[in-house]
Amino acid sequence: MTSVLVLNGPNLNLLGTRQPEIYGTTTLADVEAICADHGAAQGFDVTCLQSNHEGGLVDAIHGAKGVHDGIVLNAGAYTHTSIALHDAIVGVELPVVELHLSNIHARESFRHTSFIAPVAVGMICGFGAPGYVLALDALLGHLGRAK
Ligand code: CA2
Repeated sequence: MTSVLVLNGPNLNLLGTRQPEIYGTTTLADVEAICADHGAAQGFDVTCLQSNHEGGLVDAIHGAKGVHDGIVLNAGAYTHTSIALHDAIVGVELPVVELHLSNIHARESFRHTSFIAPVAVGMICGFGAPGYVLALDALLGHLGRAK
């Protein structure tokens, strides 16, 4: 069975608790349940992880090699700073769909740069929590395993 890692980065554990005008009211637990339910409905396995630490995210990407077929990654603020995450994605040679709840290009200029984008299959941003389902479907399509 196709297996996907949904990996969330720093501060995303606070989802639904603050800044609802930007990130919505859906909690991280809700997002993870939505992803698991979508996988169950579409016949693929979903594993969800979250870390507030850059090294924890690097370890999760490394750990996905040989276990998962691809990654949906919301790297949070590390999107805009982390060469380590960029290099980890290159290192594991797994397809990554970059995901952001907000439209990072409509926000502060420091959010317009992504170190993930050049090594991702593509990016979904600006659609809130439903974007995770769009990203999962995009990844399954890329893997040639969409129903
Ligand atoms: O839009 C996204 O998904 C982001 O990846 C979210 C990051 C931000 O740094 C990126 O530029 C865009 C921040 C996540 C913080 O989430 C919070 C949620 C509720 C309360 C506080 C933070």
